Amino acid sequence: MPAKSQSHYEVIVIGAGVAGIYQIKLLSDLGIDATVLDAAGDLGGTWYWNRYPGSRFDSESYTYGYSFSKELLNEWHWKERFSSQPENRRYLNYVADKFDLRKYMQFNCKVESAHFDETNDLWRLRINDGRELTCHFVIMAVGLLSIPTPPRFKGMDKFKGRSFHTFYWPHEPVELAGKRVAVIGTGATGIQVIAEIADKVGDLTVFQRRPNWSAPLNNGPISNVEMADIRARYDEIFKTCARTPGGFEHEPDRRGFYETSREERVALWDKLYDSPGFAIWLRNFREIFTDEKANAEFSTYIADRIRRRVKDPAVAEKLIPRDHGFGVQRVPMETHYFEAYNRDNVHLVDISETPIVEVTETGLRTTQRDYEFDIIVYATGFDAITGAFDHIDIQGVDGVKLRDQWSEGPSTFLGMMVHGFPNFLMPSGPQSGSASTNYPRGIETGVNWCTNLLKYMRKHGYTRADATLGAQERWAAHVKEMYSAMLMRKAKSWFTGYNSNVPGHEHGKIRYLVYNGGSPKYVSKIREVADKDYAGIVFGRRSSRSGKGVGGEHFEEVAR
Ligand code: NA7
Repeated sequence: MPAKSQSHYEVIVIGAGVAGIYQIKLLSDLGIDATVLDAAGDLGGTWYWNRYPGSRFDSESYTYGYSFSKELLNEWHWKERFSSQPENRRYLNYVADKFDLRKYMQFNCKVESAHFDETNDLWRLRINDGRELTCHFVIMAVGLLSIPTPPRFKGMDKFKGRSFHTFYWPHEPVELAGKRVAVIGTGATGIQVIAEIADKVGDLTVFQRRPNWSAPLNNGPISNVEMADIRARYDEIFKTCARTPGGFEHEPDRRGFYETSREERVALWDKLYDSPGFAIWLRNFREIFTDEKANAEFSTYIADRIRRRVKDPAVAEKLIPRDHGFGVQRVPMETHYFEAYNRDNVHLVDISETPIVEVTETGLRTTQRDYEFDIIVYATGFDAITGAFDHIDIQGVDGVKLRDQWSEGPSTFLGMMVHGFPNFLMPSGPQSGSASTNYPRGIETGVNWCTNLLKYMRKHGYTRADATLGAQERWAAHVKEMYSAMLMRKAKSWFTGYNSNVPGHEHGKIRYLVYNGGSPKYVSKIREVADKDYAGIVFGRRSSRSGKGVGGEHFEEVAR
């Protein structure tokens, strides 16, 4: 742990999750004086927090791990194709310890504000423990889904049992045996937790507002022999991830949907339904994402698979989405999820028909009746992608607040910089490639790019970098254009900035949060900027007018 007496750093990284860990590794390699701050009690980000039963990757484990170190790749044995939260946390701790990164990290440090001090060309950060830290660069490694959003039901504080959002699932084991449990929400998280606890609780009632399309994860163990094979193929695996739109091993089927016969299509879908992970989504025909008719035909296929798995036809129909097609929202992957509803102790309440009115001392009241519970689990999602930025009072040049600037939706340069917020870098920011890819593949790209920018600035003696407004507007327009062909633009999901629990985000007014052009296109775009001497960025240099160091500096823009 760095000395808490140190108050100035060259770089402060906010967030000690997957992105922050890799970022501090690169900064420490370069000998840059940096620290990582995290509000949590330990490192791991998403994998520190989300301890709910069933929490695991939907990415193949060996494509989720870092690719930067051959030694690390050779040492780590992924035990399951889709690894679970405790193992993922162990992995991130292993990485931090192996590269001795913990010494740069400060925990239980919530950043409350970050203000750019233009006179001194510095960022001033206020921490919840009362300290003020300064730095020349802030790197936001704050995660995409790190601000949980519980619902806003009346009476939530009255409940006498235990209740928690899945993000805050307790660290100590929760006794589930014999308990009456409610789960609210059927997104990726709800689907994981419901399937996992159905046979462990006394009674489980699922409160579903809108069903999600979901398909089998097809998880399994990875033996020593398989792991040896994966190790031998790592170069090839990462090469494949780099050329696919989503940064996975899954490559889309290049045959045209309409050039194949119905039999050929069904043969592919039968195969994909039994294949691991996102294959069903990402190895599918590309038209599934863009063409209503193709999407509808495939959605009907999946609906039939659901009907075949759920015994009660009325329940099956309730589990089939009607307001959106398969894959236009993030597809939750499941393990025996639909079979959970065949159990006598599992009940489905459709709260689109009978909404929750309030939380009572003993449970929940819908418009139809009262329910009694020992535990209420809120699997109600996150203030995605921009939430973690909005939660910090970030002010750039002239005291402009980032949350005001982004009130109608974010506008960024490459998803990594914001005009008027100099030296403020976001390796996995809104509109970057990370949000729509296999996350670590995206963050390695983003972190490498940000680090190369710092190296470039060092080489040229630049001390300040700011994106131009024009470059930012062009990027935001490109991001918007990338949504235009996608059916997902019409869906009410976190990809489009919808969240019913966040004031202002509940009406489904689209916010362009993710980059939909695919990973290869994103990488080529950001590489082009770097190759052109960071076209779109204005650099500046501090010149010492009245002495050296903090407080005595003057800023000059560099003509290029
Ligand atoms: P999601 O995917 O945003 O799902 C949240 C779920 O909670 C979804 O079913 C919502 O229904 C439901 N929800 C949210 N608020 C309410 C209220 N107030 N009342 C009833 N139901 C509600 O979040 P997840 O945590 O499952 O997944 C997030 C990402 O984490 C996931 O995509 C992966 O990348 C990992 P709705 O659909 O809005 O009607």
